[in-house]
Amino acid sequence: MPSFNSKWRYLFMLLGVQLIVMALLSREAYQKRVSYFFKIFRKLDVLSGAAGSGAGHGSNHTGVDVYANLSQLVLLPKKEDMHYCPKRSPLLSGPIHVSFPSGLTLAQVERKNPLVVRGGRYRPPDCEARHRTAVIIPHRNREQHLKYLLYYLHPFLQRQQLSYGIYVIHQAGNYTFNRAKLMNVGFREAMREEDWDCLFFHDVDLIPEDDRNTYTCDRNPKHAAIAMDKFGYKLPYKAYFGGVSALSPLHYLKMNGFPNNYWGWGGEDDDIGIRVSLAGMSISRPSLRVGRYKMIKHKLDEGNEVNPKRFSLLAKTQQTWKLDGMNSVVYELLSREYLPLYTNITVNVGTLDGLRPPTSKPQPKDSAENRPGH
Ligand code: UD2
Ligand code: MN
Repeated sequence: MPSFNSKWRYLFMLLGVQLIVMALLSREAYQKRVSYFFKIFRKLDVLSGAAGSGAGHGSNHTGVDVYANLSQLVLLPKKEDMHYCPKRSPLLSGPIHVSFPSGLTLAQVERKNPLVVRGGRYRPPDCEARHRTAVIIPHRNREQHLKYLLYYLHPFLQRQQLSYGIYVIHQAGNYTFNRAKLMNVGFREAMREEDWDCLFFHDVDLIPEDDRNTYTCDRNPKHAAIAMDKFGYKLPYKAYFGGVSALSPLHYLKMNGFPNNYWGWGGEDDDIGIRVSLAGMSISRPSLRVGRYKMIKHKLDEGNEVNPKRFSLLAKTQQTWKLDGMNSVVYELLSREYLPLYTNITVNVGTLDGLRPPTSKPQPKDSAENRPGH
């Protein structure tokens, strides 16, 4: 007959075993259900403007929420003698979950980025950034895409502990679009404001999917958008330089910037790629694993029809690159607005036949209020 004491011992052992079994069950068998519930909460969060992922076309449910960890930043005290940020940011986590929830507003993006100041500028609150990057976005009639890009880009750059500014270069009027010339405008207008050490030339519809794709410059011009969903996450051809590229001011001036004479869709990205090698540089790239982007689906825009002259222009790049580019760019600056999430530069780039008044003029904002903040 077991004693009273050993009965209790058995009872405790039984309870212990039960506890272990329950712990294992919740780890293994219930993991899926638990993560399913978390997903539901995340979805609700986005719609209330509080978190970063949700349902939408093209969602793939891998990767972390781009805003994960960033709330800690607000709590960190500002030190008197700040040290340089570490070489590798501790905030990086790799793949980012990208989807396009409907109903997102710019006010929500603003609320989620409390440390971004007027003009879309940011610097890490707890350390001295090692890099100063300006992002230049050519733009016209793509407000919806711009909203999503800002939603993802701000936290993405904050995760990398960069000091940064976002510039949207808006082509005024209805004349044919000129992506490369807008980049030249962006370069000049951004450098006029601050001593940026790297410029990212960024299509409005490309969302980076991995925060290890650092928005800093390399020794050579960098083509960052190497793996896009629209090309099956592969480089379409070796000389490809479209989408997102990064050049230091020195790189940019060495190749005389970008061409001004490509009107409409196509060719200018290949011209830029050729300029890199004509100026004695080579193209650097991140790995296919890291340089991943999702392109928001769209049709060819009105006013950006395929340029039939693109092949004949490309054949002459070797003769024209020193004559046409940063040293010959002519434009009319119409306004500079320091908005909460970006600096908006509206410009008249004219037409193939030279500078003409734009077909419609925007109203510049009140100038006293119109300064970047830090
Ligand atoms: C490809 C390249 C792009 C460029 C273009 C040819 C990719 C991912 N990108 O883009 O870098 O070389 O071919 O010109 O392969 N935009 C506006 N409003 C317009 C028209 C264009 O904002 O009305 C801007 C916007 O930033 C857009 C970019 O110009 O992302 C490129 O135009 P696109 O997206 O229509 O061309 P796409 O996707 O074929
Ligand atoms: Mn596109």
